[in-house]
Amino acid sequence: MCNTSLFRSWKEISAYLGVDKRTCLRWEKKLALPVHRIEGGAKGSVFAYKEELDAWILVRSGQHPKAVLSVEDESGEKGHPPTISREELSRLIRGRVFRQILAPPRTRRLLIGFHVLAIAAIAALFFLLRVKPMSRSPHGFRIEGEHLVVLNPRGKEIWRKDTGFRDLLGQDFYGSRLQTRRLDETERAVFPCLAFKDIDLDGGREVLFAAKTADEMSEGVLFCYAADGRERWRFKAGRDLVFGDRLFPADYRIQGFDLCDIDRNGDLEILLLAFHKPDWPCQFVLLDARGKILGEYWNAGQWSDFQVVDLNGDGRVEIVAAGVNNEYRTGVLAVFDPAQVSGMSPQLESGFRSAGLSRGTEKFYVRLPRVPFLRPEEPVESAKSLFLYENKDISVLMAESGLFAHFNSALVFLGFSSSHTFERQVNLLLAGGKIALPPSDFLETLGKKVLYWDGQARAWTPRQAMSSTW
Ligand SMILES: [Ca+2]
Ligand SMILES: [Ca+2]
Ligand SMILES: [Ca+2]
Repeated sequence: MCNTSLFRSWKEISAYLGVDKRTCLRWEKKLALPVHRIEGGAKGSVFAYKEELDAWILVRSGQHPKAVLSVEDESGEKGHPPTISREELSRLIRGRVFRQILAPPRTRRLLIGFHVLAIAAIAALFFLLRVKPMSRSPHGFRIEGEHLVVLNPRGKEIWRKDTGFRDLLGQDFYGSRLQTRRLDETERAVFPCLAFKDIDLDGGREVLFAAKTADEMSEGVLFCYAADGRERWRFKAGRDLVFGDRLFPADYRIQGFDLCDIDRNGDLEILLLAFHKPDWPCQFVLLDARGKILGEYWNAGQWSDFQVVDLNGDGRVEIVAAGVNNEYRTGVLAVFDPAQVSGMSPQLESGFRSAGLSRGTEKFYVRLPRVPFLRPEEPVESAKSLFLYENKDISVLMAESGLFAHFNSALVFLGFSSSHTFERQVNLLLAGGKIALPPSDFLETLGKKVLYWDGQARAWTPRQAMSSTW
């Protein structure tokens, strides 16, 4: 036996292997570590041959199978493996392969567990990255108390905002003011206070949100959130203005907004209505996708409705708006070039004019007459909503009388038409003896009272008498 050396105790064996005694005992039991017991010796007396330990190490590491096989071939004496240098053995002992193979079962399980976890993590990451554009896209909403909760297309919450409004209106309100303009059951136009659209074409849907509360306080801000919930910008409606000698502080309520590619370059502009509490003036604002003001116009009354249409077929849209003017207490209809939205409505009385605002740049501003026998105690008429037809004709539904006023696309008045609402009111007044039978040409006579603001003459005239249609 050449170069045979002997280890005479667990202490020497464990020192040679570089592990503690307990590990050596476990290896002896489970991995057949070649340790010899001394019969008749003190309890626990052991010894081991260095060459046997080296061979065992090689077998367990799988590094030198031939060397182990040659033990029987060359010497014919089992248990006498060939020797290897200490340096080579140290390299094996320190080597990763050896450590992995000789690793105790618990460590091996941990390593396998780690690999399984790593593979699972990579798979999960791949899955998340693959579905991210879908699952993180704002699509729906819930109102929970004062929180706006934004949902993905599968109805899962992706983020939420604490609006800070304890009186925030609920699910039904925002559900009826979502995404696009519509008419309610009374045919009054209602505008969105919440919309999910990619307004700036960056691939992510913005969330536009106007906070509306039951107590109607602090309703003057439109928020624009990015798809991930970060606030992009906010627009505060109104500003301090003096009409006549009366100060109207910047305390405004947003009625709603609509989204439209006004300049036809792909991204969406925002058209927003807000009015001073409790009634006038009304601010009509055009914002770009970054929240920058492109134009604003002040009506000494309110706007009830607006729509965007290319009235004259020149490829550029116009904005048609309808509402009421508080000085005249009549319904009004106006047309704007979106590239020139500024100034304020035409007023005669100084109490309805603001020194801080220039003359309005509207293309048309039309006064609609009142029906004299309706609401004589509080004479007022306002335009409620707009109807646009394929041939670009425009109809305005009047709020109090229920009459329809019709115009062509060049804003020439075509006539009034009656409605069930109007006829019901007239029949009630007739039955109560409050009015005599209206003349058969009543609507025609009323039509002659439709007046246009003439920018040059600064006076109200029939359209035929206008000196300018600017
Ligand atoms: Ca976007
Ligand atoms: Ca645009
Ligand atoms: Ca046009």
